[in-house]
Amino acid sequence: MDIQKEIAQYKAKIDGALKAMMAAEYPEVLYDAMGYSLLAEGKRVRPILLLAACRAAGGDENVAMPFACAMEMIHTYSLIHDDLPAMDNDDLRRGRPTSHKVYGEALAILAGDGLLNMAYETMANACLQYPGTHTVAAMAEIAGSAGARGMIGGQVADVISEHKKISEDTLLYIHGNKTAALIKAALKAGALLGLGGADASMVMRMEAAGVRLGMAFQIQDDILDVTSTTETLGKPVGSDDENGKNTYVRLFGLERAKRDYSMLSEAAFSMFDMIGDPFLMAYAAVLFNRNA
Ligand code: GRG
Repeated sequence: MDIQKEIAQYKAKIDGALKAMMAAEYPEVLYDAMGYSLLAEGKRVRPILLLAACRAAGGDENVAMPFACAMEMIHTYSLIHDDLPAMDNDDLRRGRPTSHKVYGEALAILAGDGLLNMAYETMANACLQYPGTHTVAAMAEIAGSAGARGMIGGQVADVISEHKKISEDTLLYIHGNKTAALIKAALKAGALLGLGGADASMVMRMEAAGVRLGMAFQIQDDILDVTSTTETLGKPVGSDDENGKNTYVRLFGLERAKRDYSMLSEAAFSMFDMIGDPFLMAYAAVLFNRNA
């Protein structure tokens, strides 16, 4: 399999679908700001995982695409808000000036809000178009993982822990919710959408793979923040330390971060092996070798 070609094909389909959803209306500047961040060069990890999990579960890509796009909208809104002066105060994201640097803080907040709401509108319309418990269950999974019991809970724990010494359990809570929850949701929702609900063991395996992949992804992000360059990452390196963030590297040191990263990535990889999907196995390997 030519994995890079398959990734490029997925990305092209996702980008095409996202672009079609961003047709400008009044007030144009809002759509401009939403599109500026959404259509910027991102890896599209979450939508690719959702589409691939749906395919692995025998599902229909047309049903999965609105959910995949919704995941990218939610992810992008979280990046816009995370970059704001009230949070990380970052100037660079996806290789471009951050939303608030270009549009100002008020519009950046509202562009994030616009994307978040568009995500729910897109999923709700897909539930109407493809009625059944599978679409509603996928939407519930994504909403739960993006909310207070998932990404937002993780972000809040992260914010209130800045410049403080935290326990290992708190760090695992932060990583498990801020980052891993959405990655797990992508795989689980994809499996739920497959076969009108997929069999329970497939859903459980995707969920287990997603948690491990998500945790490994965040540890890798923490490692790259100290080992990579701004040019390669498209965002500032060393910003975690500057912001007093409790990262895996800060708490346990680079050696243990690398060791635990490798243990978790192998565990995720063997879950994909058990699921037996060649694309997901190869894609996991690409993610584990990423340098940005
Ligand atoms: C503000 C509600 C709210 C939540 C913020 C996701 C998040 C929570 C903050 C972003 C900062 C960060 C480093 C989060 C960890 C997750 C992560 C590694 C995000 C970057 O995701 P990639 O690498 O980015 O998939 P691209 O740009 O490729 O999509």
